[in-house]
Parts: sequence; structure tokens; C-alpha cells
Amino acid sequence: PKIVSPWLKEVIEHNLSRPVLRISRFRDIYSLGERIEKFYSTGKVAVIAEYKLSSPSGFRVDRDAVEYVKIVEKHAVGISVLTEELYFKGSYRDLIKIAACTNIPILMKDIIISRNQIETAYNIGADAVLLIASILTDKELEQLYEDAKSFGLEAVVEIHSLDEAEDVINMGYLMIGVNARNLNTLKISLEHAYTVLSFIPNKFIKIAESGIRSVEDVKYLRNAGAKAFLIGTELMLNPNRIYQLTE
Ligand code: IGP
Repeated sequence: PKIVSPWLKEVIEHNLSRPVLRISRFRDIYSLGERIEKFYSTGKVAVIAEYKLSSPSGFRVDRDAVEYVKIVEKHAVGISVLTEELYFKGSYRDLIKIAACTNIPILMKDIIISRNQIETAYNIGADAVLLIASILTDKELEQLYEDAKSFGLEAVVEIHSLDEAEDVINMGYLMIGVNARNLNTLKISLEHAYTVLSFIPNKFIKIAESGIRSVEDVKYLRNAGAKAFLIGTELMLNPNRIYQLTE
């Protein structure tokens, strides 16, 4: 991994020693990419609803995982589940609970730096994993992408800057998440995300991530070519908002 901010360094060290969770997968694999394309081609707003109890930016909420999923799954294109323990108060257990109660695609959201985590993602029922370009060398990213594929899982490659966009376009990764939040400073800019999303050709599955709170935000980022919208905070505060956000 690359040297990054103090909180990320702590998470990376913690994750390097996290053992593989050895259970046998109890669920089929559902393609997030295909479901996003299906929503996109029929004009449905594709929201990936995120289950997250806490975040390093200071967000905290208490909400039952299964109750949340039962509300959002009717309109969501997929569910993102935080499994990072230290700063997001996530757990593999949360993902297992969710995997046991839904048939829509699940993205495991963590700071992934090892194959062990990807093997665990497969075992516990995830369909896709998040790989963050800013914390991985090109070689590590390539290797982890292959690891995901070898388990039959998809990978969303997350970027923030235009430089990273150029890199991942050249590498040909199909699903690209553009995080409006800078993971080092934790600052959000939808305008910055708009610029980066516009730069990526439309043949990619472009996913807008973070800071999306209103129908206007969705429309704005859709104009930049986003095919899906990853929404955490707003839906954790009020899951029923998904009805308006996908209208
Ligand atoms: C969701 P928000 O602002 O709607 O809560 O953001 C999601 O984009 C965010 O949780 C996220 C994230 C990440 C978390 C984006 N990239 C990488 C952990 C690691």
C-alpha cells in the first residue's frame, strides 16, 4: 500500500492482520455491473444504498441492518456494506446478515489491501469489492483486481483525482467510482466529482460516490455521465428518502 493519512495508515495496518473468515458461501453471485446497466438503459435511477454506522468525518447513527435493507432494496440497484472496523464500525457480521436477507448485488466496502479480504468477501456473500486507487500501487491494484475476478467477484475501482482517472482508464477497469470526498482531507466537492466524471468516457460504468443528498445532486452528477449513485449518510438518516431520490 501507499503511504497515506494517519487514519488510513492505522486502518491498513489493522486490515493486514485481519484473518480470512472461513465460512462457505451460501448465496449466488449477483452482478452489480449488469444491474446498473439494466437500470441505466431503462432510465431508472440506480442508487447503491450504503449501510454505514459511523465514519471518520464524524457521522454516527444507530440502525438495524435488516430493517434498513428491507426498506431500500425495493428501489436500490445494490447495497454497499461497510466492513471496516476501526473508523466505520463495520463488521463482516453485518454483511452476512444482509447477504442472508437480500437478492440484490452487495458491494463490500472496506479499505482492501490484501487477498485475504477478497477471499472473505466471497465467503460471506458479497458480489463486488471496492478497490481504492489512491492507497494502492498500480501493481497491487492489478493483482487485487485479478484476485477478485478469480473468485468471480466484480471490483469497483475508486478514484478521486483526474490523474487517477487517466490511470484507471488506461488500465481498462470497467467500473469506476468517483469519490467526491478526498480521503486525506475528508473534504467533499461535488463540482470536483463532476469534472472527473465528465473526463471518463461513457463506455465505463461510472459511479458517483459521497455527498449526494438530494434529487438535484443526482441530476447534476447524471449530467456528468454517472450511471449509479452511492449514497450512505442521507439514507442511513432516513431510508425512505430512496423513494424520492430514485423518482
Ligand atoms: C457514501 P455518503 O457521503 O453518502 O455517506 O458517502 C460513500 O461514498 C462513502 O462511505 C465512501 C467510502 C469510501 C467509505 C466512499 N468511498 C471508501 C469508506 C471507504
